[in-house]
Amino acid sequence: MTAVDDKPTSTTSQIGVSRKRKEDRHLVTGRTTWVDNMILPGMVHLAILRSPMAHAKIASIDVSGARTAPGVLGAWSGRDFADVQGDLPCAWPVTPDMVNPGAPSLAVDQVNFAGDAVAVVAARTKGEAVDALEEIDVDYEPLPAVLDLEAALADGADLVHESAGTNKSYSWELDSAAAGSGGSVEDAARDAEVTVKRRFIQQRLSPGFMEPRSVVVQPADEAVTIWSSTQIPHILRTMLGLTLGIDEHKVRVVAPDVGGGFGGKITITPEEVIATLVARELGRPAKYTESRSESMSAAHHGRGQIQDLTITATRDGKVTGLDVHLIADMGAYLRLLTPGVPVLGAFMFPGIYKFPSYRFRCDGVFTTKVPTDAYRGAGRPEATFGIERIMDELAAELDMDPLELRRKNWITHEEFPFTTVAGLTYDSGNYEAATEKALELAGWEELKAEQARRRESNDPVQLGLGISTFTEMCGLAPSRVLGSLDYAAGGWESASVRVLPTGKVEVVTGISPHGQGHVTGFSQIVADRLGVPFEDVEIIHGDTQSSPKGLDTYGSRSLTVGGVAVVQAVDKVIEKARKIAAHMMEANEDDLEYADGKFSVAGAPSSSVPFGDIAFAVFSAHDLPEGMEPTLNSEATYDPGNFSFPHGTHLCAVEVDTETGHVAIRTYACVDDIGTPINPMLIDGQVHGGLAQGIAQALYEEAVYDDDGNLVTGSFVDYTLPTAADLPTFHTDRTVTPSTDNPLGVKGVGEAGTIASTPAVVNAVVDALRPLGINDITMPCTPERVWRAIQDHANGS
Ligand code: MCN
Repeated sequence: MTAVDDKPTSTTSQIGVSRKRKEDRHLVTGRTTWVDNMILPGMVHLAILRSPMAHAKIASIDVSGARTAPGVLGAWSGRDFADVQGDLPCAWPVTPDMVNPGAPSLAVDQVNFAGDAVAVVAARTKGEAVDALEEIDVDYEPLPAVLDLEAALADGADLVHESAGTNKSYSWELDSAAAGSGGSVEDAARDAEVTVKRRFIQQRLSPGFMEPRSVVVQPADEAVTIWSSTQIPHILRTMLGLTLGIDEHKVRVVAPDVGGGFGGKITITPEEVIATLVARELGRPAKYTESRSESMSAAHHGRGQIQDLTITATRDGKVTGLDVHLIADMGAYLRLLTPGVPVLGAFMFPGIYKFPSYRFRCDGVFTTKVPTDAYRGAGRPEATFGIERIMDELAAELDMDPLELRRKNWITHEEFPFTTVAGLTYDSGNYEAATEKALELAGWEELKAEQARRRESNDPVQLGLGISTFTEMCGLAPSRVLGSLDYAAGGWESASVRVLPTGKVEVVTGISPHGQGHVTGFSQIVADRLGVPFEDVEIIHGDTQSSPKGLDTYGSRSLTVGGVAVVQAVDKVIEKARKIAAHMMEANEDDLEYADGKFSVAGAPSSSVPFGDIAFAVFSAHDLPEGMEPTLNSEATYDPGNFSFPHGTHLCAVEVDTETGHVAIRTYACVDDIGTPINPMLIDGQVHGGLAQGIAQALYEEAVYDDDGNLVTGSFVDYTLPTAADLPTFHTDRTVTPSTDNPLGVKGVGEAGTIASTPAVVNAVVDALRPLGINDITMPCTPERVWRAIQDHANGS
């Protein structure tokens, strides 16, 4: 862990310094503004009746009993709002013929997953609203649950949406031969000296944010103000307005402190729509906060894929082709990014390797489960898992060290920029350097020696060693890519800088944090560039009124896109200030240097004008250059030229007790390369949290449905979210290969730990068991699954 280097008065060298998080004082002293803490005059509380069945027709629904219950001000079924609620938006229709049966916020005629909202009650208190739900009569006519992805695609399968005539939402394909980015996988398969095929399962995961989703809506005439625990206030404003037919300029969205999102709050939720409908209907503020079990069953899940991979290679270990087929679980409806998440993975399956040919095919399939959508990494963890697992399987087939196989095939430092077989151009990277550093950090040679000793002595506790040499595409992203998708927003980000008369600086950003520490990192960037004290910078975000233009936070984009917009806006301020300084000093502006917060004439540093004096000169405005507008404020909108490609090497050693199946992580070491580090402490925090979630997928977490489509893991009692006590000490370090695509040289880090770690852990578990003849364990690798695999192999089954 990086030492905190907090110099309260330092005005220089803010980049690469672990400043303490500005935002923590109010977070740790109970002065947080969670949405659920809000109380507005006349506010009603909402409770939502949810379907107890996975799939059923609503034969009848009667909310009249609830309407007369104590404290109740109103109750509505989906039928009451059928004409006004619209369908929740899907912003990424991946193919022109994608099947999207529509997603009402309150079910009208049919429920399609256990947890689907069917009615809402508004009452004076939350308790009264919840009690009144008991008075609603619903007559359900059960339909068969559709749970198995392959069965859902079979002829004659029961259909989730009868009117769609199919459970398949879309088929999407990327073929390097057709795209001109490589050869054909069929040719590679025909000529292959070695072929390895594997099926991997990406289980469904609950995003596990600590603050449940919560929304307060205040109506005023035709306008509404919405406070929501959301990652995307700006997108919510536009999409909610479109969904409900409210003019965009009449919608204000505020994301106050948001207690984690991890992708789980990057969608337009039914609850936000329902609360808006009720608030407008009653003409009073309305609040809805979900319970933890609603959060598990009705907030979208992540992952949920069957991955079939075929890799071909020469006998000496050169990869020749990768063929990927996914069946991706959409759940019951398409939410904002549902169909796009697996498609995003298409670009990452080739990983850091030079594949001559590649094909990716994906079928998106409806099931009677809660919809899937983004969860930390969204598409990239799944792809990285696939490629990093099958590289190990290929190494085993070739009887080659997994690292040697990777070295033979990865893009070398000299080969950047490199255009991959999936069509992406990686700007920079140094896989060799990160790997060398990680091997040392982990003590890999000693671990290998210990593994050999344990194998030799038939130790019941075996040591397994797992590698993941990953890259990912983040920093979403160039508008020419994102904006070209029907309906979708671009990938730009905005910033504006307001210089106050006393030289203090307000920076308005369009990104919207939910735990990442942006206020601190962005303050460092501004302080460094402008040479003003870190404390003199205020970062304003998360309110469409005070930060009107933005595309919010996801895809590890905040620094590489939002941070660069801030740099551009600051540079505009400096250029204008230069003109004023030249006027004040009666010097030529080309002769002026700007450093440490002051302008001076090159070669004569003793005569200088500090930034604060210029700010005041603009305020008094009596002696500015002729015709100059008296403001130092500036605005910038940055649209990146490319994605950001952080990379790293993650190494994991696990002890597997072959008698009990218990897996314990012995060592976890990783070296990430995220270009220029801004705040090492924030980065370590991101990596640690990311690792926890990636390890959780490997060993602990799974959203499980029973045969009737009921969610079995509906609380943190049943869903094993690991705590710090379940996780090892992480050994983290960095190499620095600056991005060549932005002036800060930065790459994103918010998802890296999650993307990289899952295959490192599972590779380690499988490595421990490979001498027993086991070459895969389905995630999560629970003691029971590991133990059963050992027993099955011992019994020859
Ligand atoms: N940073 C840095 N130097 C770099 C890169 C990043 O100092 N070279 C810092 C940034 O200043 C920022 C943090 O690291 O404070 C993460 O930056 P970035 O990689 O730009 O990622 P985002 O801020 O866009 O965060 C999004 C990402 C995603 S997609 C998920 S999901 C996620 C995550 O961040 N959800 C989180 N991290 C989370 N952290 C918390 N606490 N809670 C969540 O819900």
